[in-house]
Amino acid sequence: MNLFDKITDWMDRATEAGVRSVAHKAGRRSFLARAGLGLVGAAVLPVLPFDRATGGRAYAAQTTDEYACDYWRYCALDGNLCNSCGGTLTQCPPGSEVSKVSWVGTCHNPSDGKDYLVSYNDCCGRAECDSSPFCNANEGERPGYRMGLHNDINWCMANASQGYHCTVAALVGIAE
Ligand code: ABN
Repeated sequence: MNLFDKITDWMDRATEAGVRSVAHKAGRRSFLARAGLGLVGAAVLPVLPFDRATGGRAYAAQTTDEYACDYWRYCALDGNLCNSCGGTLTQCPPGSEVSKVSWVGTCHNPSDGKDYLVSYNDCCGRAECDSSPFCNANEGERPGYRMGLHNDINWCMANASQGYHCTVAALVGIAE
């Protein structure tokens, strides 16, 4: 028997021993019990209660106070509000410049029932604004490895001056 045959033979025996050990510990009954539990769980999950006050949306928005984090346009804004830092809802405070790249979210306006595309641009080139509430809403956001769908990012990265100051929220369209 050559070396290669010895190795494959050893692997066969190790695999067989492993499979036998699992089969010994996890019998058919325990498999059926677990599978049954999974099936019951899958059947029960859709009937669990959930909050319908926001039409099934995670974000409960208001339309009157644009200085509060739950203002409807901020549904996917992760940052400081520029209108509390000397700027406005759509304009960067003096001394800072708007980011060249942005993150676009889709927010529902409860006043007219429409969904809007909102561009969140960071304002760059000044120290972080600490006189504003820090908002962190994540409607439609996805994990960081999908960068285009992630909002926890310093969008000043493409600017000459990359220091993050605050974030503005400009409407760029209506979502169909
Ligand atoms: N887009 C706001 C932000 C800036 C720096 C770090 C995280 C998030």
